[in-house]
Amino acid sequence: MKYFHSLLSLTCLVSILLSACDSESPVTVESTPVFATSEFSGGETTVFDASSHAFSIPAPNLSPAAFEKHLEGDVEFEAVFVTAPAVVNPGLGPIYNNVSCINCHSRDGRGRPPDSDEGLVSLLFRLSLPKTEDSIDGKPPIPVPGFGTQLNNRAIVDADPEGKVKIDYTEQTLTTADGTRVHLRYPNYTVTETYQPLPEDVEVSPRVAPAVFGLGLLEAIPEDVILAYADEADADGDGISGKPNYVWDVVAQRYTLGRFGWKANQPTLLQQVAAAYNDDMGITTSLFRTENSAGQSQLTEHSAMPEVSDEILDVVTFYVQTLAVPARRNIDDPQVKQGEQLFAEAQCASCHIPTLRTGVLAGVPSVSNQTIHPYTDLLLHDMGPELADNRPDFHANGREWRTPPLWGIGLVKRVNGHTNFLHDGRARDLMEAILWHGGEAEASRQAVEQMSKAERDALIVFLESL
Ligand code: HEC
Ligand code: HEC
Ligand SMILES: [Ca+2]
Ligand SMILES: [Ca+2]
Ligand SMILES: [Ca+2]
Repeated sequence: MKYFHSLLSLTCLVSILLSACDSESPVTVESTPVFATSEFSGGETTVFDASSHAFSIPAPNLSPAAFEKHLEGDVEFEAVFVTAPAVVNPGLGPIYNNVSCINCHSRDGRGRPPDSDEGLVSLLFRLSLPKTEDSIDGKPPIPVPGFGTQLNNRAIVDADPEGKVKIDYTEQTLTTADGTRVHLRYPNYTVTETYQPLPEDVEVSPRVAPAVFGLGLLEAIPEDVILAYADEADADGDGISGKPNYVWDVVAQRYTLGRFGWKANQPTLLQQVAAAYNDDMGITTSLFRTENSAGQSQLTEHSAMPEVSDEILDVVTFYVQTLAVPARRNIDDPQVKQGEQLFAEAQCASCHIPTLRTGVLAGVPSVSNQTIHPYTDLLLHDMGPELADNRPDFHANGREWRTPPLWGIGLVKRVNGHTNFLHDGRARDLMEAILWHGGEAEASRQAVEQMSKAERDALIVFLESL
């Protein structure tokens, strides 16, 4: 933060000098405001930190009171829950996936699939039954009797986990135009050791935990800005559609625009956080008062009271709304600039929108009215059969995923110690992630396959500068 402030004052000094010399030509004074330059990925919430803590820093523009609230949320984000009754953080389970938020969102960053004999840690599986003929598109997933909509692979002492998952990878080889061979691994999932039989036609969707910084900015993007990029019927004929998800908002009691999660199936961060407590940790809140295990045969007792208070829900929501976005690095490097050009030429920027402007997010002035560089449109895209989970989620069909933001992606290795990308972490580096793109991104992938090695290297170096 020190670095940030000194850089800022230097820039201010420069602009003061400039305006002093140029007082007779006001045109040059109206240069791009410093926070709007491409280095400041998160506008005024940007931090200049490329360390292993890069995703864990409070936005530097928080007021003292907001900073305190953020720190309270930080404590709760790290809180480890235990079986009730207990003095501190009771209410875990009876069935759950993990015991704290931070265990999945390690260092506020992203999770990964397990190594061969490691259990599931930060990868979870959503479940549902196929839609029946008369169930309409746009409805929530249909729960599996006895399992609900998520496989809870852990349980407290008196209960049984719902099951485990075995992951096998099949290697595929892809050869680019210049003869470079790239190995891709395609995952196969088998649900095993279930406490009761799973229906044969169950739909299973793997989801790795995404990073949680910069999310208040994404929540602050006005709906009409997002909808302006939607082109569901591909009216402009560029092969890219972009479709909004509309999902059930439990507070508003109506369908609203989905923004969060790999299929944009959560409308707000408040609801996303409450759903995480409920689905992932077995913790009830005022938004989701029913235990995720309610009605299941191996469990009889359920707590009636919300296990986490509205105050805690509020500070944790504020915490994920106000984590800073790390600044870009090496933006003037010629190879980075070449990669940025190739990113545009390959149509990557049609979905990964580089620059957006936020509106006002009530109660969070630090993320309001910011120019940001998230590299997402928050819309759903058909990504082809190989990435498909074949499990619809509200308006998202089985081949559609929300464009994930790319800001900070070059720091994942330093923060999380791995380079596993995509919704299930199958990609082992950025190039593999790109080469899995299909469907609406088919032309983009082909463009990358046609690139020379030097061009592909430049594209990667650009992504690493984000
Ligand atoms: C078992 C692992 C796990 C735990 C525990 C967990 N999460 Fe998550 N989190 C995920 C996964 C997986 C997703 C993506 C879900 C999806 O796409 O449907 C996610 C998504 C999110 C998102 C949306 C991110 C985005 O970019 O859209 C937020 C915010 C979030 N979690 C916050 C929390 C908070 C707060 C807690 C603790 C109350 C928590 N999570 C606990 C795995 C976990
Ligand atoms: C049609 C829209 C679209 C286009 C075009 C597109 N992407 Fe993506 N991109 C996505 C979606 C959707 C995902 C998530 C897919 C998944 O997880 O299964 C994604 C994922 C990624 C990821 C992994 C992100 C993460 O968090 O794991 C990278 C890196 C990426 N894209 C880079 C690119 C590059 C580089 C190009 C151009 C060559 C490109 N994308 C073109 C939509 C697009
Ligand atoms: Ca509980
Ligand atoms: Ca379940
Ligand atoms: Ca289009």
